[in-house]
Parts: sequence; structure tokens; C-alpha cells
Amino acid sequence: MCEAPTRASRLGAQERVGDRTVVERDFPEDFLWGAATAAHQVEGFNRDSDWWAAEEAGKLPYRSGAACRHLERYEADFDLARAYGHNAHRLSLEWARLEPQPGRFNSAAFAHYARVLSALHARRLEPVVTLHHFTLPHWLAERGGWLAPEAVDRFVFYTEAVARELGGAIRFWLTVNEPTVLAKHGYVIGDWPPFVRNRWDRAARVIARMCRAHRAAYRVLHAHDAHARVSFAHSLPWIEPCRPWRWVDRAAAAVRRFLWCDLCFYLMREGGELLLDYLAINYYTRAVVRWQPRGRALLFGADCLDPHHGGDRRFDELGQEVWPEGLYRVLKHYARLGLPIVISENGIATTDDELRNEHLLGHVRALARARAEGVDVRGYFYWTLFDNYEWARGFTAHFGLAALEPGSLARKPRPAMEIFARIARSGRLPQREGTQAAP
Ligand code: IFM
Repeated sequence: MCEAPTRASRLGAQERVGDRTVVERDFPEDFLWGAATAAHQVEGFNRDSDWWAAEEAGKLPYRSGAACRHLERYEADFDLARAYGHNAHRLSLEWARLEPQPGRFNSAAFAHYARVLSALHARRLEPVVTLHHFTLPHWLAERGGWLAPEAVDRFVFYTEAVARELGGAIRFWLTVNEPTVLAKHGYVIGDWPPFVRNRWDRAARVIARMCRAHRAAYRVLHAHDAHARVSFAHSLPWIEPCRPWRWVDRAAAAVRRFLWCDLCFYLMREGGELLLDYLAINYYTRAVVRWQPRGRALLFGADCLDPHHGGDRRFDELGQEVWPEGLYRVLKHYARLGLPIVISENGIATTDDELRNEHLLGHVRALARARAEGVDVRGYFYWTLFDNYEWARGFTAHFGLAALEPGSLARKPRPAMEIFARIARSGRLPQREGTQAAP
């Protein structure tokens, strides 16, 4: 992934078949195709984490419980991914399992993740590994979580252990997942641990801490392996003003974009150098922002959810707009950072198969269009492989390429899984399948 793509691969690679036929591809052979998951959402019984403690204490509306039993079923899950054309897989390691007590690592948990990584390699699935995906060890949360003075040092200590024990099996790293999302839910909306409301100052400090933790972990991972490829997964919606002719809406959108999207890029610099080897984008939706002089919206602007704003809009189960054009715009916009790009998450919460199919095709087309215009996109990870524990929404949001059968937890592939497989195997968009260029 980190070799610069050739001009041919950027513009739609061409492949020799036999001696004469040349087949056009929209995506090169080494493009990463996979699904993304996170430990707490799929593994089950994550007992030493802050989320588990909050669930047990009745502070969250849903419990994760056995989740999807991925802890035991990971091999079958990776078989499924491989059978449907995936060549990569994004997962997270659970810090709370690996370090259930401060400074005391659990060797059985390390052995488990070593087996998980071998299982991926055995199936030729490239692992992309997140070190921190929203959950914290309960002991750290009790000391203040990301706001504890020791938080960054603790994260570095954990990262060093992971690099030492598992680093040989990992090339692509994501240090932290979506710092702005965690700060918003944990310290502004207050529906996630630690359930603090309207503390913008703390939210800002959490973001700054997580960015500092990223910088430190970046150095650690490179010290262990000069070839490591390190990034963090950033939530990057497309943000635009609701009434572009009104300066207040333009200003609200600009402030939102700065705080939500661009601030982390400033905080991830050291001596002017941006400590990212690639840009990992979680893209779901666009935000149409209007100025509103009240409450939270004063700072961030209010979301315009008018279903007829600029044509008929479609929203998923979580109220996120389905807008593939936004992925294209985000890619064109952030190409200016000059980094290779991986879409580390993209997906939709729905049980409507047609909508999921359309969503997938629309977003993959947006990717292909951006690539054809020279944007260096190297991979696409669908959120997610099968329906799982969607944080405070429990199991009520359906993001999976496969559904979970209640009770048995059997994975039932949805039609989109087959569409994904065809694109991943052929490197071509469906309407172009069978197209042959002249020799
Ligand atoms: O489920 C989450 C994931 O944990 C982080 N990014 C967004 C997903 C869907 O809401």
C-alpha cells in the first residue's frame, strides 16, 4: 500500500490476460478491500473495560454481553471475509484485556491476539490494527480516563508492549479511533462513558490528549519497525453551509470543519511535520450546517435535517444522510495533505437491502472517480462485517455486510456482501465488468 501507485494504477490499471487482451481495472490489484470491526462491538464479555462497567451499572441503555462471540468465532469470521473477496481486515486490540490491571499485562490475551493475527495472515487478509477504539481499561477510566495526567504515558506503555509482542505481525496501525467522536459523546452529549455533559473545555482537552498519545505512539511504533505505517482513524464528514449565501452559515460550517476535521491535523504535527504515514478516513455522511444563536449550536452550528434541502435526501437508521458525493469531495479536499489515503470506515445502518446496495455502489464509484482524478486512495474498509453492538444504540443499528441471526448469532450475508465480493475480486465497478479495451 505504501509504494507510490504507478500512473496506470492511479488512472485505472490495465492488465494483460493471455498475450493480447488488456482488461481495464478501476482499482489496482494491491488495493486493500476489507471490513472494519472494533473489539468491544464484536468480541463479547469485555469485562475489564469502562464500557462493561457502565453497562453493568445500568448507565447505558443496552449491554454488549456476548456481543457477536467473535472472541471464539474469529476464524469462521475471517473465512467468511476471505470467501467474499476481502484481502484485508481492520480490527482493534482491546487494551482492557491486554492490561487489565495497571502495568500488568495478560499473557493469555496477547497469545489470543497473536492467534488472531496468524489467522488473518493464513487467509491472506492484511491486518490493519487499531490500538484504541473508544473503550478504556476500567482502572484508567477510574483515574480520569484520557484526562488523567498519566493517560498518555499509559498509552505509550501499552503501545510498547503491543509493538514488542505483536508488532512483527502488523504493518498497518491506527493508534486511536475518532477522537472527536469520543470527545463529543463522552464530554458534550454525555451518552457514553464518562457521561459528562456540555464540558467543551474537557472535550477539547481529550482531543488534545489523544492527539498527543498518537504522536508518542507514532514514535514508538517507528522505533520498533522503521517500515510500520501509522495513522489514526479520523471521522471526516463533508461539511457545508445550509444557506451558502448567508455569511453566518458559511462561518458556522467553517468553525465546525475546523474543530471537527482540521484541528487534529494541527495537533498531530511535531516541528511542522505531520506524524501520519497515511490518512485514514471514516466517512459516513455530510453535515449541512446553519447558524443558530442558542446552546451547543452557537459554537458548532445546527444541523439542517430538512428532507427536501437540495432535493430528496435519504437518511439511515441513525439519521445520517446517505450522500456518496461527500466522499468524493472529502477525498478531493484532503488530497492536499499529500498522503496516501485509506477509507478506514464507510457504511450504512439499515435493513433495506436495496438502499445498502445503492449506498455501497455509490461510495465505491465516488472512490473510483477520485482515483481517476489522481487522488491516491489505496484501500476501502466497509463498516462492518456483520451487525454488532453499536455503542449506546446497542444492537438496533444494522451496519453489517451480514446480519446476525438472533440467538444463534449466525452470520447471514446480505446481498451487498456479494456486490462487495465482485468488486474486490475484479477490481472493477459493476457496470464496467466485461469491458475489454483494444490490445
Ligand atoms: O460503530 C461505529 C464505530 O465504532 C466507529 N465509527 C462509526 C461506526 C458506526 O457508527
